[in-house]
Amino acid sequence: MNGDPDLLIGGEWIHASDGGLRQIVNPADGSVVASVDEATTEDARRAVAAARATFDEGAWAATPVAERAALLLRIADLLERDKEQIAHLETLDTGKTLVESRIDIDDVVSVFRYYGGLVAVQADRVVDVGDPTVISRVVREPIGVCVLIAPWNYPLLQMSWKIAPALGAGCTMVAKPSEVTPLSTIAFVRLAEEAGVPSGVLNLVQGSGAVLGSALTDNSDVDFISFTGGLATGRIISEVAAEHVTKVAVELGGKNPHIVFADADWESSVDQVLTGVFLHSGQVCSAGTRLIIEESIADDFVAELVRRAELIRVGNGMDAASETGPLVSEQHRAKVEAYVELGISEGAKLVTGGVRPSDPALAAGSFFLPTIFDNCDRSMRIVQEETFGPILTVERFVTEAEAIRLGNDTEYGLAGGVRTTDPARGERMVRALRHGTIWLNDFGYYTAAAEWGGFKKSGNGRELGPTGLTEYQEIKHIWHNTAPKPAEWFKGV
Ligand code: TXE
Repeated sequence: MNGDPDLLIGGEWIHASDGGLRQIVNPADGSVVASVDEATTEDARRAVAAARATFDEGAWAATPVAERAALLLRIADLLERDKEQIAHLETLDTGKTLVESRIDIDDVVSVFRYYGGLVAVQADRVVDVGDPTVISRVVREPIGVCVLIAPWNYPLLQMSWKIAPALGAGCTMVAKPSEVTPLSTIAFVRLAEEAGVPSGVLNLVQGSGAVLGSALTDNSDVDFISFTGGLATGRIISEVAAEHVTKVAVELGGKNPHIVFADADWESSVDQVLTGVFLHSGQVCSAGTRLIIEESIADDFVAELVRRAELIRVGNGMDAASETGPLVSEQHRAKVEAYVELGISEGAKLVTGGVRPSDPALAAGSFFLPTIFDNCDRSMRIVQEETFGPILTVERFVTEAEAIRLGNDTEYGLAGGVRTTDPARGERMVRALRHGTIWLNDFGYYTAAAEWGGFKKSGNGRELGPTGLTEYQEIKHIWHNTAPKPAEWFKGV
């Protein structure tokens, strides 16, 4: 970063082999905040080869789990030490408010602490095969070389969900942050090295996914790919990996319903519908972008949402007064603006936002105002496609069955929310909705100890929780006969 080498390959920090650099832009004002090394395809291949050689050499996989656990906890300690510095990088890079970035780093710390604790207690299973001379054990071993590809909306947070269990399991890896937001990951990898991650275990490349993708994923040296990003890229990676029968876990976003019944608590519902969709300007895979609301309260509820959406303070994330920052880039804002045009042309009723803020102080950044479309229906693309911006669509229902049908009527299945004060209905709803996380009378929260991931086209595999660790492990059955004797099947010999 800014002259220091940014690629870590086989324990050596190097510049890109062709000297290429990428300028990193602050989306709040368009300024260049850093230039970082842009890896070549050859660099990416070398990084995978280094991870392969380190894994095959075997020392890391053979390191006692207590030592690996201690390493994860040391990383957590150093993250706490450097929290402010990394949070600042995250805000400069993504535009999110500093408050959000600090929460992200706290969450990253929790993830390392959680997996530090979990790997230390994960036990093998002993199976009774009915023969006292046989010891049958089911053990977990590291899956091998992992390629970890993260997006730009929660750069270090998403990466930590991958690196922490991969390290804990004893894997070696190549991490590739989004080319739009690599700064926090570069800082993190330096910190992990300081914590004592052995040479060659954690390799880092950054650059365009389209350029580096095939070196990282169309590669038989790779045993597991964990990817978080868009559906189109997830499809490409899954197809390429299938050629090598490489295991893949993908998290591909969502089009998440937030269902509000007329008996729901009014104040928390209005507040959380707003937060659920407009936090981080809607650039959240689990954002509650589809409000599905009971007809009898819909007009009043939407009017109150509009009133409050117009009070949201959009601004530079470094400014303590800002409640939400810009979109991550000019290109991404153009995509969101195209969705607004589409919504209007599809006949949805734009009731607030839909434009850039008028404040001249924000003109150089990629800001966009919180936007609400009323009178939406299931045929519209703005209701079905992930806009990944501050856009809420409103659909109405009369019966519970209709609410369920609408809530499930999406090709995605990442997350959803239900708001009702009727416990029996709440329970029926949380079971009927086909999404990986369901919030009942809450929205957006998660914990490192519970699984995260999607049904349907939101992906496959799980991150966090115990399953988030087993993704990085192979399961081996060891059958040990302590008193060997002939099988005596072929009696004629
Ligand atoms: O994502 P990409 P983009 C959604 C959101 C957004 C859309 C596109 O709707 O508008 O995806 O965003 C790397 N082989 N989400 O284009 O391209 C890339 O370098 C290997 C939802 O930014 O999927 C980056 O590191 N890797 C999402 C990562 O993939 C490739 C978060 C994600 O980028 C690659 C972000 C290739 N061929 C966007 N092409 C969520 N699930 O939260 C790109 N990459």
